[in-house]
Amino acid sequence: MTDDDRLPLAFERIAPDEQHAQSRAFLTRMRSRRTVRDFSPEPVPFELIENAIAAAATAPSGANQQPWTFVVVSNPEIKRKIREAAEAEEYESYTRRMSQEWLDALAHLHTDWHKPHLEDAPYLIVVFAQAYGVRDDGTKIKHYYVTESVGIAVGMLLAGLHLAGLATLTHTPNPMTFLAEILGRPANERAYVVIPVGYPAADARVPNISKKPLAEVLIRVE
Ligand code: IYR
Repeated sequence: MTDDDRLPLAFERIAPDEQHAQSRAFLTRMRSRRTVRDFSPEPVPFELIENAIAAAATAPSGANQQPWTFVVVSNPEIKRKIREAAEAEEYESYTRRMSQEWLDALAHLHTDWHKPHLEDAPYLIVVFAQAYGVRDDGTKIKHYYVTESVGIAVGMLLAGLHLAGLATLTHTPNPMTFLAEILGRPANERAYVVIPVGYPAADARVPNISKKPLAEVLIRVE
């Protein structure tokens, strides 16, 4: 056993009125989030990206191993390479690999293999999951709940970017192995998602979809 070096919790109680106000304000803001596929090339201050990633990196994780790496790409040449590789994979997927059932399930989103947003958006945040850690002597450290941990961090990242007034796309080309190659990531890292970030194009359009009613997703057991 390790020594008990725990610290007293610093927890700030907020006034009940303020709790309700904050909770409602967050809900209202989150309800306005849309996945965007048409980006403007307008630049975005890097600090907005940095703060959102710093907030995402506060996420809880298995054994606090923080098994994530956020690679922020703004270099046009690298974005072009990522687009070309993604479009080659997506072309294969849309024309050969995806089942008709899958294509039908996606049809209302109006996606296809063209991925201009990978070049148009000023930033691509490529999130990598660290399948295992590596000690200084090169030996491996087992990581726990990697997928769950990175998923929680990405959720917080999407929320933070939205609150900063930015648009995002949660893009998961399949397979994604080209990302580690292009970005020169180490053998323990697996690409998890690519998130183009920026402002929407003036003529951006989004699918006509809605979220399930709360009664369908929230079940109370009292
Ligand atoms: N990865 C492809 C296909 C795709 C799959 C799902 I599931 C989506 O919700 C959206 C798209 C693409 O990015 O087009």
